[in-house]
Amino acid sequence: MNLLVTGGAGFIGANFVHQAVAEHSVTVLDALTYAGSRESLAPVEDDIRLVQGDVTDADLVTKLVAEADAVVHFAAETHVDNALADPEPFLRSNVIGTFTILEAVRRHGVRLHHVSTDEVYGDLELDSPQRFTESTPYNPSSPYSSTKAAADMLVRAWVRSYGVRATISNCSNNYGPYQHVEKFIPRQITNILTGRRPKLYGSGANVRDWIHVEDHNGAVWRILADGQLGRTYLIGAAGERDNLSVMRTILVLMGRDPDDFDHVVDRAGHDLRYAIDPSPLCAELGWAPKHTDFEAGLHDTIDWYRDNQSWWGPLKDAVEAVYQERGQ
Ligand code: NAD
Ligand code: TDX
Repeated sequence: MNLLVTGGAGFIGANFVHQAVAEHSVTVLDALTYAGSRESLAPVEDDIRLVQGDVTDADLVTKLVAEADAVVHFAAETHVDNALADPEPFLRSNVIGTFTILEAVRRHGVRLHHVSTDEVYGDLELDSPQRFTESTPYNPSSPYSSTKAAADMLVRAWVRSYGVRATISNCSNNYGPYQHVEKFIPRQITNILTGRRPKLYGSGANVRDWIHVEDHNGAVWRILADGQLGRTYLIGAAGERDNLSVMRTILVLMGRDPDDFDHVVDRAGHDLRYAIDPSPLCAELGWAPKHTDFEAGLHDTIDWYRDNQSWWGPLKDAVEAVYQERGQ
């Protein structure tokens, strides 16, 4: 297949492209914002075409979509704290960007897979047995998640009104190599590696449902190959953990005292808990996660950051300066 991968120079997109080149011809469309990097695609740079451009550029998007058999749409602004500080780029990239992709796939009849997040469902009580399912009502809390929810709604409407051939996936929190150091797990690992103290928002009781990025991408492949058009699939790997225990696990795995971190200002509107019920994906598409040992996955991720300081080192000081201004 000729695959067009938007946001392929970001965390999940780059990991996806690393796998995709074995069997497909891949074009990456990426604006190379602060979150995207050519270095993330260095292992496959001779096997792909990298187009630096914006998903809101209708002429460019239409031209690239016309050449593709399928589009996998990862491109987005993704960091909740950045959205709280300045929502405008999230509206542009996530909403207008998805609209632009939809119009192009509509015009050329090209298959689309739209990558989204469990944050569109809002949050769950800490002590409830509930998990998100395909029929959980959308109830986004943050500027970020509201723009992802808007994008999902556009995809659903374009499927129904225009017969666009699309699927949607809503995945839980990813971890693994090539994740930007602004995000929770890489931030703590690289804080320790640079002699800073790790930073926990509030009490750390908030729960996230962690999945290894390879498992997320494995599910995207299954949906792209055999997913039912028009359907939404939830992706999760039974990885619920509160932030405090993830923090303490990172510290212990890195040979530190588990209490050697700072509590900092909590995130405004901080979602309490996310949890995914992935059973339709498992039952209908035969998907199962491979990275079922979270500590082992975290251990490998710590090793990756230790071995790849040249990838994240140049970003670290600027990211921490922004956090410091926000008291985080
Ligand atoms: P990321 O921030 O690491 O990468 C995003 C990429 O998109 C970057 O390479 C950036 O340059 C590119 N981009 C941003 N705006 C663009 C624009 N206007 N035009 C072209 N390219 C643009 O994000 P990620 O964590 O890899 O997330 C990828 C997708 O997966 C997003 O849609 C996100 O909502 C979704 N998602 C992420 C997670 C997670 O835990 N990280 C979980 C569920 C869903
Ligand atoms: O330094 C920190 N300390 C801290 O306690 C940071 C950066 C975060 N946190 C907390 C906030 C969250 O409860 O850790 C948790 C995870 O934070 P993030 O890594 O910012 O992820 P989250 O807000 O949960 O969103 C992520 O998962 C869903 C991605 O960034 C989204 O793009 C994805 O849609």
